[in-house]
Amino acid sequence: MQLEKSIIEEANHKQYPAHQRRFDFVAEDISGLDTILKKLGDFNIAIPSWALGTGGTRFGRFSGGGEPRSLEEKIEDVGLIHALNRSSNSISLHIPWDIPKNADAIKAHAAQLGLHFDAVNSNTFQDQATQELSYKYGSLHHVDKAVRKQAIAHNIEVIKYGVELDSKALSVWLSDGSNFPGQLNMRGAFERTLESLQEIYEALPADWKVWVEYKPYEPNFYSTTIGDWGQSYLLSSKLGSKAQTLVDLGHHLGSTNIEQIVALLLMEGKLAGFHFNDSKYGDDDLTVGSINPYQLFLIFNELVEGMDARGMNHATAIGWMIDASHNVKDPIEDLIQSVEAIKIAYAQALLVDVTALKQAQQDNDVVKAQEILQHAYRTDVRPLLAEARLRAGGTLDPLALYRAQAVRNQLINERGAKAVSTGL
Ligand code: AOS
Ligand code: ZN
Ligand code: ZN
Ligand code: ZN
Repeated sequence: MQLEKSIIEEANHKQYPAHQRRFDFVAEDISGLDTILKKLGDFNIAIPSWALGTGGTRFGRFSGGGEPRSLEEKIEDVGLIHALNRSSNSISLHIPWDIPKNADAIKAHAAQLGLHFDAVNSNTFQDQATQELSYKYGSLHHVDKAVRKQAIAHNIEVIKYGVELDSKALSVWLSDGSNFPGQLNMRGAFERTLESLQEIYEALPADWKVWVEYKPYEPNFYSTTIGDWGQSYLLSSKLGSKAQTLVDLGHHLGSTNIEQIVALLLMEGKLAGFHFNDSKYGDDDLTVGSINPYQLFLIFNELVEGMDARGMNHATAIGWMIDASHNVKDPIEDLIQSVEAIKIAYAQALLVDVTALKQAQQDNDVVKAQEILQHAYRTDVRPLLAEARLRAGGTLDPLALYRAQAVRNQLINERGAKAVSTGL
């Protein structure tokens, strides 16, 4: 299904007077308003193909129905989100869950909805029916060269699919690790991972990047071979300029200062981008901004300051992607909320008075520095986002319109109450 333009326009028309009141109230105090609105309009966040179905845990999965049954339908779901918020203009595919059998047709279908393809993701954390050797004891770090070769070949195949779709990055997340002390020689595992990644790196086209994701634990519970940003940074440094470190917000132990990690990776030109989500305990993959929106703002504060210092284009210089799982919510509603939360944090960071903050830091005026940050954080920027959406042809209130149009019911009618998507 697709949302007619007239439906969006009609909803905007009804909501406009209230929007205008709210917008004027906040806009009055903002300097450089048009630049901020332009930046917000340019800022898009990629949607992962695996997040369009209901997620689950090892204990169960409760589908809400009407999930996309094919890659085409996943693209349609992202198209719906993008039609509503004009902020989700790309999709990140996962191989082998989303093999693009006819890349030209898939690309044309996406382009028709204003979408393109973000990073492609490889999968060596599961065994597929067609595969010869098992990844039970790891993939790129495996002690058996034959298993490593199979995993390397898979990654190179993923690059090939990505090239056909005009993607520009391969995203690698490894579950490789050990469950018990003594199981693995840690140095050996790291060296074999590096060697395997080097072979994959060699297969990257000139204008491609490889993004190396880290994660402290799960599914392995004693060691993970790429367990933290230092290990990922070491790999990406040894690999070369096309390799960078990917930060998934859920992949940190409790109370880690993620904004500091981000600031330093950015400084070194090694920040690939993000997998956005939120968490309370571990890799919870909750809706972005649902648990700790202040941390998200502080991350964006480092990003905006650091990117401006390096003359980087906010919208395109690094990869912006959601990586979440939806156990109890409608995935589309959850993704709409997540995109909104990311853009709220971005908008708040754009409001920070950088000159005043630098002065306060120079003066060691701790109180002033905190006031400057929290003034930006406590500004209700939602009317700015709505205005930017309106100017881009989206809807003032994406969630409200999605519900008013009973989109999920339409999808259930079209696809069935039991339609289940591939994913986590
Ligand atoms: C796993 O925990 C990671 O966050 C991955 O980035 C991702 O969820 C997975 O690669 C999906 O394919
Ligand atoms: Zn991730
Ligand atoms: Zn994760
Ligand atoms: Zn996660």
